[in-house]
Amino acid sequence: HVSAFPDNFLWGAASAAYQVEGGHDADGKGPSIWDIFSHQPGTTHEGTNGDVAADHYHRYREDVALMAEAGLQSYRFSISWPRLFPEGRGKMNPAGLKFYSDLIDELIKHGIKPMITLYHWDLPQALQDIGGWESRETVDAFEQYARLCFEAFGDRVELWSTFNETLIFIGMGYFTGAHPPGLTDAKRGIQACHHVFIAHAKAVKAFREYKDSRLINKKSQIGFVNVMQPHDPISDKPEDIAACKMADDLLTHWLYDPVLKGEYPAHILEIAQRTWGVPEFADGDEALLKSNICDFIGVNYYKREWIAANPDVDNTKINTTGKKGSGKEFGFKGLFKFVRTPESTYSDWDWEIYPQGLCVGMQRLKDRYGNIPFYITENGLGAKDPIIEGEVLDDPRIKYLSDHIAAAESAIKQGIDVRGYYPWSFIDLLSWLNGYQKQYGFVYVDQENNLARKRKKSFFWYQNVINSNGTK
Ligand code: BGP
Repeated sequence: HVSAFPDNFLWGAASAAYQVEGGHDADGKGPSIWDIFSHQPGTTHEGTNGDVAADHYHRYREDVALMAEAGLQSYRFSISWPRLFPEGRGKMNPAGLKFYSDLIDELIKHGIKPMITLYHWDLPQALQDIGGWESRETVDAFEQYARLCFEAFGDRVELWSTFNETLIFIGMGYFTGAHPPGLTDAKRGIQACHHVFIAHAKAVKAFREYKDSRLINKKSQIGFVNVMQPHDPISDKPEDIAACKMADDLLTHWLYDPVLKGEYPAHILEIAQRTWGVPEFADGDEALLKSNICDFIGVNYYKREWIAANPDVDNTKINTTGKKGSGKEFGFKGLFKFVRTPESTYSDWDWEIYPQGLCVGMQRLKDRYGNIPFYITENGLGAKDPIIEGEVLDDPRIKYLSDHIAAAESAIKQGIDVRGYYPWSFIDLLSWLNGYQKQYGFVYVDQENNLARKRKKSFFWYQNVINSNGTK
């Protein structure tokens, strides 16, 4: 068929520093909260951590060559803040800066556009020690870090995003306790989250100053990456519909409105008052949010959630085993819960597979925020891939991704401004809580054989997709 994807559509793939790089203490890098947290007993799946990960830090040239072979047009990766500032602020580590500078050059040499995420969860531990995101000092340190990145890479990098998925790092860090700093204190989480929005706004402001002074390329854009998790009520009972609306407000609008509308709308603050707490504003916060709306939104789409009223369940533990059906219902008592239905299809981690959700989710966001540019910054299937006679035959991944690409194409036909697609992930890497058993890549990393890279079946499939601009 004729492709609905525009000619300048970007076919990419995504990763994050802690999950792919390894080299956790190489060349002067400081520890991040994940370096510390993952070494505490009982925090991750079988004690796995990112000390070595896929060792991309040392093998990035080989990895970029593979990206080029696949035909990748863009690569989304994050910068490890404690590689640049081992203490989070103050003294900069030139070796860290050089690593990213070399990586960027290598990508550009192969015709691959870098898309940088400034914060994909690996906060310098030194900043956590002074209060992490609960402290305004972390906001200032983030601005210093962001400025360094703009100054060092702004001439070569056009696509930037500040943060990845507030829902997850704040939700898991402060509400469920599964991520660092491991707290279960909603009020503190809400304040930390507010500081993230302020840090984002300050970075956007700095970015635009640099653009005006031509230090950053005029075509450059800066965005924010969020989880896109459409919610649907499990029945048409009024209580399920109300719970679904609550989930939308608490898990979606709370996290999108400040960056796309530049405010928390009154009804969110009213709900905040009744539930998790209202963030404290400092002088100037309101104006900062209002005047620094970002250029695009990155959406990470994996699943939809069916929502039901929840008078009883208080469980925030998720399936981290990959044993289908072992996950319990997730819910905040009195607010909402996530339920599974026999009519839906699920991955081995109990994530619903619902391709149309990609289109539906963006349409709902468009209805609320207008026709903003979208990048699909993550999408993928986590699985224990079968190896048959030495070949990684990941057919379920191919099916998952091609169905989602079809949904992205329908979105474009519907008039949604989708500019790029970045499957998670290019090579197999660490899953935060699921270790190395939950694989997402086009390239297999052999843990038993010196981390040797091997192209999976999906690698060749994606090569064709890119070659045909999404028609194959
Ligand atoms: C997103 C994160 C990624 C990645 C992905 C897959 O939330 O941005 O970093 O990990 O989810 O999740 P998981 O590894 O839990 O399967």
